Amino acid sequence: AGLMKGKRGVILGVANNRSIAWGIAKACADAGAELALTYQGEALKKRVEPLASELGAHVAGHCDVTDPASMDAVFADLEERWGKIDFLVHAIAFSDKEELTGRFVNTTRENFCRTMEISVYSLAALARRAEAIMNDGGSILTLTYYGAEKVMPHYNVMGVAKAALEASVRYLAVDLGGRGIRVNAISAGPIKTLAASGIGDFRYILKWNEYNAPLKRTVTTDEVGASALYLLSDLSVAVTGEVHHVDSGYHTVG
Ligand code: 0WD
Repeated sequence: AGLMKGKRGVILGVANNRSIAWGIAKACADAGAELALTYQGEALKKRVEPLASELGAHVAGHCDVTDPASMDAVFADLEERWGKIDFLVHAIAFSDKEELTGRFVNTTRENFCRTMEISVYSLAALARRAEAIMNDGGSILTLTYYGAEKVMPHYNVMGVAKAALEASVRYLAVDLGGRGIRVNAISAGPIKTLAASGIGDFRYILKWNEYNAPLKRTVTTDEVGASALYLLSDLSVAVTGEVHHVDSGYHTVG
């Protein structure tokens, strides 16, 4: 407790109480951070508002990363409210689930571009806006998956997107490093969330991890939240451009 005291940050990607972003939000709030959450569209607003009030978090409004005006509005709100922020969590990804099954070779141009825009470009778009109000340095964290490094069945276009996301972490780390802003990723083991339910044979992937990961188990959103605290707090003050695996060790054997 107290690790995040005096720190203020925004977390994007809470869809419900199973979201990885929610595990991170709870951990940050427990450690004393002041939080703002965003929601994507009216349907999620009803989900996010009660969750935000559970943590005493501010709701910074609707944010769809394909709509630059909605991102501008969120950052204007944060600047007006707090003057500056200390951290940002990007827990957003999207792909048409029709393409998270079958063969990557059949990926469509339209879904490829949409997947890249929402899951990759958005990190740079948000980092640019965050940089403008991270006056005393800061920490930016995104979520990635092992499918960026190795071919995972059905992950397809999302694996290609995560590879680009991990490269983005490194380029952004250099761009923002001079201002004391760190940019890192957590590569989380598979967790049954809304987004994961779109991936073909996801239960098989969970079982496979359970049997093969060194710790012989999968991971929880609370455990990802605990590790996120390290990357968001000053404990990791000299860490940037890093992809940190929180996957029961699966990447060492997979
Ligand atoms: O196994 C897993 N669940 C893993 C997820 C393993 C490793 C990494 N990840 C990543 C995901 O790829 C994603 O980047 O973690 C991040 C968070 O995903 P999640 O917690 O698994 O999924 P979910 O609870 O569905 O949250 C993702 C949210 C969206 O939810 P839905 O399911 O409604 O698409 O991303 C948000 C949205 O709230 N999102 C957007 N936010 C703003 N603008 C947009 C958008 N255009 N599209 C999706």
